Amino acid sequence: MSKFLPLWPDQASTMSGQVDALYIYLLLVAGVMTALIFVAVTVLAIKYRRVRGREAQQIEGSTILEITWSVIPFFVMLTFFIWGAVLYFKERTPPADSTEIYVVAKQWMWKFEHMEGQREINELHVPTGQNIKLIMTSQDVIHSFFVPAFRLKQDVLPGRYTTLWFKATVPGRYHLFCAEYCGTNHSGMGGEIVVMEPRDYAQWMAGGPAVPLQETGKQLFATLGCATCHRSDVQGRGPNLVGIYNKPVLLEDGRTVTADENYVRESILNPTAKIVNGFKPVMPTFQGIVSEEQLNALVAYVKSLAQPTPGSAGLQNEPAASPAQTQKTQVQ
Ligand code: HEC
Ligand SMILES: [Cu+2]
Repeated sequence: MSKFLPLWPDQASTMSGQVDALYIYLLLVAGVMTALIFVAVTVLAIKYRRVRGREAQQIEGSTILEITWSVIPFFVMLTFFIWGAVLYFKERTPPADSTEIYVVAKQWMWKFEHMEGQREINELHVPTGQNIKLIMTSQDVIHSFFVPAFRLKQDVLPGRYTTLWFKATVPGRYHLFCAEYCGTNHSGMGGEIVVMEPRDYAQWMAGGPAVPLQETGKQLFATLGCATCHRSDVQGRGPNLVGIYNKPVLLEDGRTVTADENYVRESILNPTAKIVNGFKPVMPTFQGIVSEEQLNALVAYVKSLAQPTPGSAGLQNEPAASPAQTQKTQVQ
C-alpha cells in the first residue's frame, strides 16, 4: 500500500492488512454518505426552489420514512462495530504457540528480554513468521508501545503487565514509538523493531552467551529464599508452584482466580492481596526488593514450572509434577 500511497505506513505484520481494510471500509462508507448528502442537498435545492405561484407540500410525520432512515444507518454502523470487535479480539488474544518476550519501559527507553536470555535496549530483534507475545510493564510512568508498521499500540503501565502479540511478515527495520506523553524526553523514547528471516535471526540469537530468563529466575528463587517455603518435593509453608500457571486457584475468600502473569506478579509484590485457600498470610512482600527485570525472571520461572517443554532448548524444568502434587496445590 505504501508503494502507491506514500502517506501510508509500511505493512509488516499479519494484522496490518486487516486493519487497513477496515480503515478503507470506514473511509468508503463515510465518503458514500457524504456524497449522498451533498447530492441530495443540491438536487432538492434545485428541484424545490422558490417558483412564483407554487407552494411546497409539507409532509406531517411519516413512520415509514422515520424507520427507514433510522434502521438502515443502524445496520451500517453495526458493521463498523462487528468488524472492529472481531479485529480487536484477534489483536488481544495471543496464540498459544507464541514466543514470549518481556518488555520493561522506563523514562526514556525500552528494555527487552528474550526468554533465551538476550537483552536489548531500544532495539528488538524478531523473526518473520513467528507469533511473538510481548509481556510489558513500566518501571515508572505510563508509556505506550506503538509500531505503526504492525498497526499495534498498547499502553504500558507501572505495577502490572499488559500484553500484545504480532507476527511480523516482512524483514526490515520498523520504528517503535512511545505513544503516551511520559516526560521531557518522551519524543526521544523510540526504538526499532528489527525483523529478520528466521535463519538470520537464529544466527543473531546464537551470538553471545546468555542465561535463559527462567534460569535467572530459578537462581533468584533460591537466593531470595522462595524455595524454603515453596517446595516441589514436600509440602512447605507455601503452596507448591509446579503447574499453577494459567490454572484456577481457590482463594481464602472463596473466589477462584486464574494464575496468569499478573497474578504471579501480584503474589510476589503484594502477597496478602489474594491469599491461597488453606495457607497462612506469611509470605513477605518483595516490593522494593526485586527489580522489574528480576520480577520478570521470577514470573518466567514460575511459568516454566507449568509447562512440560521437552522440545524447547535450554529449559531446565523441575521434575514433572506428579498428579498428587498438582492436586495439592489446587485443593488444600
Ligand atoms: C515465608 C514463606 C514464603 C516465602 C519466603 C515466599 N512465599 Fe510465596 N507464598 C507463601 C504462602 C504461605 C503463600 C500462600 C498464601 C498467599 O497467597 O499469600 C504463597 C503464595 C505464593 C504464590 C501464589 C501461589 C498459588 O498457588 O497461587 C506465588 C506465585 C508465590 N508465593 C511466589 C513466591 C516467590 C516467587 C517467592 C520468592 C520471591 C516467594 N513466594 C516467597 C509463602 C512464602
Ligand atoms: Cu514513554
